[in-house]
Formats: sequence, C-alpha cells, structure tokens
Amino acid sequence: MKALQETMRWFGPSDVVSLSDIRQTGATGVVTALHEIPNGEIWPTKAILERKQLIKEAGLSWSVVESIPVHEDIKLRRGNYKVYIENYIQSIINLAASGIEVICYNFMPVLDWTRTDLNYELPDGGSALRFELRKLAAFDRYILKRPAASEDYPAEILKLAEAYYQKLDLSGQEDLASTVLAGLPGAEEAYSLKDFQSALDAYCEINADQLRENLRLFLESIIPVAEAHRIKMAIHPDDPPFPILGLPRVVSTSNDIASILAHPKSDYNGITFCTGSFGVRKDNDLPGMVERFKDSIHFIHLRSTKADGEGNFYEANHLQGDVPMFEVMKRLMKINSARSATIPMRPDHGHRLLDDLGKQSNPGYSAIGRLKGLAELRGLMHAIGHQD
Ligand code: CS2
Ligand code: MN
Repeated sequence: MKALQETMRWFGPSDVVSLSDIRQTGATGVVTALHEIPNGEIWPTKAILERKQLIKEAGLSWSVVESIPVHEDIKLRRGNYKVYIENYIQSIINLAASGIEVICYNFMPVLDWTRTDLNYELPDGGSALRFELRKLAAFDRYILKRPAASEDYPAEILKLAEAYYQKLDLSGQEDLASTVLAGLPGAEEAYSLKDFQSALDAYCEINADQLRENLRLFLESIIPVAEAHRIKMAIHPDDPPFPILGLPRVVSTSNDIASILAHPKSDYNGITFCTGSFGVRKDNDLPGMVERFKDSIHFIHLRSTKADGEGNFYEANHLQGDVPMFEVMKRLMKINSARSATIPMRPDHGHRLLDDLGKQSNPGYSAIGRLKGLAELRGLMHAIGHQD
C-alpha cells in the first residue's frame, strides 16, 4: 500500500524550527500559512509566491495551507462578515493561482485549540501539552468569572477547581490565564481578559444550531469557488471536541462531520482528519470514521491523546495513548492507495525532548519531539506498506 505524504508544519521565517531542520526530518512537504497577515485580510499572490519560493529553495514543497483563519464575524454572521467572506474567496483564488491545492481551516468559536498546561512533565523528563478540566473550571469561575460557569461543570470538578485555585499564587493565576488565552496556534488572536470576555459575550445568542447554520452559509459561499479553482477545503475538528467556556461546538463528532459534508456536497468540501482532536471522545470510532469519510479526507493530522475518563487528557506518544494508530493508519493507507494523488499527513504536535527543552518553539511544535513522532509514523507506514 502507498505511503502518505510526510509533511511538517512550519510557522514561517520567524519559527525557531527552520526549513532546513524540517528537511532533516525526512519530510518532503511543508504545511504553513502567512501568519503575518491579519485575520480577515486578503493573502496577496505575490506574498504567497514568495513564501512558496522560499520553501522550494529549502528542497521542500508547500503541500497544504494551514490555516486561513475564519474571522469571528463570519462565525457570528454579523458585522463585516460579507467583506470577510469576499476576502476569504479572494485568498482561495490567489492560492489556487499559486499552485496550492489544499486549505485547512477550523470553525471553533473564539479560540483555536485549548490546553491548561503547555509543559506537563512526563515520567521520562520530556514534556507534553495537557488539558485538565478542573484547571479550565478554575480559570472560568475565578479568573474569568463567567456568570454561568458554575452550571457548566459537575459538582465534583467545581470542588477540585476551588481547591486548585486557592493554592494558586498571582503568577500561577497569570500562567493559567495566559495558557488558556494564548489563542494558539500561530497566535493570530491572543486575547486580554477583557477582550476575551467580550468575544465570549458575542456568542450569547448563538447556539450550536445557529453556528452550524453560519458554517453552512459560509460553505455555500466558498465551496463553489474552491471547486471552480480546484482547491480542496479541509475543515479541522474542534479541540477539545466538546463545548468549553459556554461556547457552541459543531465540528466534534462523526455526525457533525456528516452534516457539514452534506451541504454543499462537493469533492472540494472535505475534512482534515485529526486523530488527536477526534480521539479525545470515546464515541468517535476513528477507524470507522476513516471508512465513513473516506472520499472527503484531504489532509491528515496524526497524534494520540491519553484520557483519564474524567475530562482530562494529555498528548501521548504518537503510537501510544487512546488512538488505535495501527488500525487508523491501515485504513488511511488503503484509501490513499486507491487515489491518484497522495494524501498529505503530518505529525500533529510532539513532546519537548532533549534540546527542545531549552528552546522557545511554538507550543506543540518542537523539532525533536515531532521528528520522533514522524519517524515512528513512518516506521508504521513502512511496515503496513510491506505487509502485502
Ligand atoms: C492544529 C490546529 O495545532 C493544532 O492542534 O492541528 O490548531 C489547526 O491548525 C487548526 O485548528 C486548523 O485551523
Ligand atoms: Mn490537528
């Protein structure tokens, strides 16, 4: 069976992990975005082509755009959303004209992925990203002071949150707030506490049905253009895949994905299959989801999480944790083999290991930790590829 294309995320020229570092991992593709362009503005063709050339000169190719962020006004369908959709469409056209074929994006309200600990120490001395419900509840109730916070967590978690918060000194409180508010990754939008509260308030009248409808209307506008220009749109699931901070979530489950892919139905309306995001929910049967959405998977993120059944999880080694990586990989390689184009994948996050521990890379995007993840996934692909 045919191997997936190996890619690595790169945050642009200011990333401490350079293109030549990426080249040494053995990846052939780069996944990146023009992070310097403010959210909502058009990506100019010239800037796209310059970035593409830089990647080419490093001996790599620009495989996927991750991401063009979707402006909050589009998610809320208010304010300047019409202009932002027009701009989004123009960026799609400019990327297509520059030879890009896949765009990853998400539709998570306010924040991209959320963690409560960016340096969770593992027994082996490396560090991982972690999500703990009691810490989110402590932030929500005592730092953000969201009025409905006490209704949104089980009583047991609220008790743990209170005990945790009581032990936090001022700098501990600041750390927790900046971890949750970092607006990762790419930090296109990092919030102050006050701005964050107003960003949340904007959703007070938007429930999941409304958000789903806003996503559908956005897709009705952009997918025909993507189709005409042969750009595959690949929506990334929510991370974590359940509602947080009172915000609605509509890209978390198998049925969420089915409903997104149904309107509009198009080969260009597809998904980023992120095992780390989907895998946090027990009711997401990952091998089954690969089968169910096999024609719509345009990009793949591979990582595994380990949950404790109480709403907490950390990012495990790529071949360990709760994701049945062997089963998932076998099915992904099967669908990949049936296609003429090769599907790009990347290790999504890695631990901080060895020299990573002394470097300020983007959280989750260390060089050595991801290199290890990629190497393990490559080994798995190699073994599966040689089975028959
Ligand atoms: C990424 C996502 O770092 C990550 O977890 O997989 O943040 C992803 O880049 C975005 O959600 C895609 O828009
Ligand atoms: Mn992902």
